[in-house]
Amino acid sequence: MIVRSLDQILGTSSEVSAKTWTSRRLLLASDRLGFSLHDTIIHAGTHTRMWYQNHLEAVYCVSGEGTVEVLKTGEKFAIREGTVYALDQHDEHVLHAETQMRMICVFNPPLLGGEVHDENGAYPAAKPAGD
Ligand code: 9YT
Repeated sequence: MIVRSLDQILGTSSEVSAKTWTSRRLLLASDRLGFSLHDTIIHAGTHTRMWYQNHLEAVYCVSGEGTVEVLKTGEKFAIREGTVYALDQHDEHVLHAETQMRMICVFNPPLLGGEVHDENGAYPAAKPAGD
């Protein structure tokens, strides 16, 4: 069994910051669970464009308020405490954070650890084991 607390992640290489967010990566590929689990802070007043072409992601909001916009359709969904959105179609999207938001994120396949978004808002594909 793996038991880990946020305190053990803060200030380590598993705490990854970008311009609009800080992702505390609690479980990663090296844990061999088939997914990664992150506790992510989205900064208030920011707009983050993302397009996870190599991953599926579920995002569960535990605090804060904002809107997720699906770029292909123009749909907008209010996101607040208790709401989950799942990018089952690798949807290109923008997260508009009205307040600071705390999100619990699950990625399949799991992140390796240090990933930040590329110019398309994606993370690179995980390399097959053995590479
Ligand atoms: C909500 C969202 O996707 N934010 C970007 C960071 C990402 N979820 C991560 O790496 O934790």
